[in-house]
Amino acid sequence: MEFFKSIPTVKYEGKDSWNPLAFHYYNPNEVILGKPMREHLRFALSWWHTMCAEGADMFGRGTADKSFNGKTPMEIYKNKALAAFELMEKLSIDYFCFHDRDIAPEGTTLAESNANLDEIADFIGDLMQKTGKKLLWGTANCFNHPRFMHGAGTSPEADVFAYAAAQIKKAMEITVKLGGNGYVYWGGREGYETLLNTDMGKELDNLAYLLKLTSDHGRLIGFKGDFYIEPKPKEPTKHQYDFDAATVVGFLRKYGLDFKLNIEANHATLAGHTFEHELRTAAVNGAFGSIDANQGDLQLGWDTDQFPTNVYDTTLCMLEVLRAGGFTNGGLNFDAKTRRGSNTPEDIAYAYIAGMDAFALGLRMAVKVIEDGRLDAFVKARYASYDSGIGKRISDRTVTIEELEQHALTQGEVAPVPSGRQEYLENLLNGILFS
Ligand code: XLS
Ligand code: NI
Ligand code: NI
Repeated sequence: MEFFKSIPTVKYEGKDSWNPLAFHYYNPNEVILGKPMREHLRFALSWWHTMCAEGADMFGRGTADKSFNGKTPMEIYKNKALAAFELMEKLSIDYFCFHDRDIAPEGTTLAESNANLDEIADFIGDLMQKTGKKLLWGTANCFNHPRFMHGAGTSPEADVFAYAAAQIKKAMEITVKLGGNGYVYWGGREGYETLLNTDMGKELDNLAYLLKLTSDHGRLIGFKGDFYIEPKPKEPTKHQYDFDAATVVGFLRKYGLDFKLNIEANHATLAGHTFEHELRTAAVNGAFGSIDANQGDLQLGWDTDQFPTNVYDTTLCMLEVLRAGGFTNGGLNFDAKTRRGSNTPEDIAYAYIAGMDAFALGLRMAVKVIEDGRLDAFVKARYASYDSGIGKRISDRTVTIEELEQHALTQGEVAPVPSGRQEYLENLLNGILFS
């Protein structure tokens, strides 16, 4: 059965073609800096947005039907899987990501939900075998059901904690069975609305314990990939505990958890940061892992999860990815959905093509910046005072506080400090990108 009849197999036609159902910059097997583009970018389809979300918002019901002609719940979810693989095939997407509740219907009991999951996971496993598509990461949806209204690991109710642990255990097992490269923990409702009813210390301790228990279980059953926390500052709760990369790094250190980060563009902007700031923060803390590729709308204060098309952002992102040494277990998951008004199957194809081309172009541009070398050379030169004299002694960590004091006392006023040349560099960047 073909689900997306109006979508052909999308091919690379180059930048001079204006076929909207072709790639103009994404040429999967083209080798750049010694690696095919598909391995640099490791694109993933997000099951929830693509196969499930029907465009409902606070003011209206869905505008798209994602039942894929299924009549029973299980048939609907099997058809979603068939449709997902058809789409990945047609769009040259090598990976996918899911929440447990995206791939199989929730039953009336946990045991029933687990049985549904097992059946569909086997079904998906067969499709993976046939097509060579891979699981970038799995996760558990511990935020949708009313039982999670005060959080999962941070719920004041111990029964909810137990339920979440059981649910994550199962999601972990499915992820491992399907050869997942990663397992993501996004905080869901792990946060709070008001301190008037909240024991923050207890909630954080419990959250860390939930992560420890479930990730230890993952290792025990043979998971070799990376565990990620996905930072987000707010929405759904006012104060999400995983506010941003720096907050999460502090949390991981406090509780001794060996996790990496899954950085989402729109979450970075909600936290008041740039995407590249969050990526760099992860990298300098040894926690660069994976990316949820999307973009927000700076005029709106919520997680709009739009497909990324801003090439400036994708360029600066890919520059960070290349500088961090590229992805190992991570990749670019399109945690993005078409707008409510873009409700046809073709819109899904246009959206993925736009996002994939924007990142392919970003990769090409980032390579240009690196090969040009002037930006890197500028930054290196800016810190040259640490290469000799007192600076070298600081770099070597051999200097004493007395020597530094003596140096400051005897040198007189510091020589005019060089300009940071921001505008010059911004113009240089444009010159490199558009030359
Ligand atoms: C929500 C998050 C979510 C995670 C996976 O804002 O981005 O989609 O990526 O649970
Ligand atoms: Ni996300
Ligand atoms: Ni998000």
